[in-house]
Amino acid sequence: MNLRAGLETEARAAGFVSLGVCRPDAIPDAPARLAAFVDAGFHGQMGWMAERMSWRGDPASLWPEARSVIVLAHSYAPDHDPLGDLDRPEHGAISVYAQGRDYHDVVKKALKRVARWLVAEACCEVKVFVDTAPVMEKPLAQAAGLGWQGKHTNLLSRDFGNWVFLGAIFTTEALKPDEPEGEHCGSCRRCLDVCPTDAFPAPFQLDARRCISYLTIEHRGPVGEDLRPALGNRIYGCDDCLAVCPWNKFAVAASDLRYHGPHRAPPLADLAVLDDAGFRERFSGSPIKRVGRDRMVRNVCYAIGNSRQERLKPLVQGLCEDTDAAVADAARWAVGRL
Ligand code: B12
Ligand code: SF4
Ligand code: SF4
Repeated sequence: MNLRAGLETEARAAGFVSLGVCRPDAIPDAPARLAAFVDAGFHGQMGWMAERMSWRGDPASLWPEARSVIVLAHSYAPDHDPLGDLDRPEHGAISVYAQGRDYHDVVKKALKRVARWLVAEACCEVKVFVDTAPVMEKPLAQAAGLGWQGKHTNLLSRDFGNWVFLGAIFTTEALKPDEPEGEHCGSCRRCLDVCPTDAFPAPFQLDARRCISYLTIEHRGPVGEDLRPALGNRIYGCDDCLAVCPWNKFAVAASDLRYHGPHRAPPLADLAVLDDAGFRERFSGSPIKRVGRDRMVRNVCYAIGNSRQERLKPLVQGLCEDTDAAVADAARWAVGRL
């Protein structure tokens, strides 16, 4: 069987909605754009973005023996309107991507299945990456023809919208590359206009320090007071710029039901009282577990402060002397707001 056709069959069987191939040197603009992002300080406390930049910007130097990069997309499209949860002040809005199983586990397993098939067919070497390696998955996906990086900086396509995770298989096998995809945002700017914190300094560029996804997941310590009201009830990630994209009309709800999980919009009152053990138990197997109890409870305090729900006040009053300084600060801020 033709290797490419076989790869596509195996990728579909593993749950991927799209696959494309590019050469490791297919993203020549990436090093300069990555450097501009880091030089502007847009990465905030994500110090790891400023490390190993030569690998991140140039996949050919990450593994010099690699001759092709196979990029794959796994759909997590929601079966509901994610923005609906923003009108439930006593509940915390959790980003669609984190409502079910941890995608790192799900996508990595699926990538390994495709990679094993390729090794058996082509006697080549492979390495699989999802999210955490110094690999710029979005520009690679665009170079491999999967879609384009929209003005919100995420990868989207005319076939499946923007609700996809990306993963990559680097291989020593020389596969025929696909044509890169062009940009189809046109004059649309819905994602830029909806952003609650004005996190886009320009179309196609994100200042992560203002992005609610960064603030709720990556940022350690207190969030700037000017940004706290804009968090609303978002306690883990943010979907606003993704949810308004008109190309999502072509997205069908993810068939992998592990993504439609139990963590959609939990009551704030349940989360405010979690201790470390309770947090770990509740979020075992979810990507949320990596933020830890303190950051989650800090976010919950901000959400309670924004809720206008006087009856939640005793919960934050009880956290004003928390052993974690950011939680105590957030709780005092929330008491003041209420
Ligand atoms: C760091 C990171 C973050 C940071 C910074 C995000 C960012 N946009 O850089 C934070 C914590 C904010 C974040 C948030 C989210 N993330 Co994130 N994140 C990453 C990570 C680890 C690296 C991204 C990166 O390299 N950023 C650095 C900048 C320089 O690169 P860039 O975004 O590609 O920027 C490009 C543009 O600025 C462009 N550019 C600059 N100027 C110009 C000018 C023009 C004219 C053009 C055309 C382009 C252009 O060039 C740059 C390089 O290509 C990737 C995984 C990976 N290893 O790639 C996941 C990843 C991007 N995240 C992902 C997801 C799902 C999210 C969230 C949706 C989660 C959520 N719901 O809360 C949000 C989306 C927020 C947003 N609007 O981007 C997915 C995106 C999948 C997709 N379809 O694109 C990824 C790929 C993880 C995965 N494996 O699936 N994330
Ligand atoms: S994820 Fe939310 S805060 Fe971040 S850029 Fe998109 S709309 Fe703005
Ligand atoms: S909302 Fe509009 S501008 Fe933003 S990514 Fe989608 S098509 Fe592009």
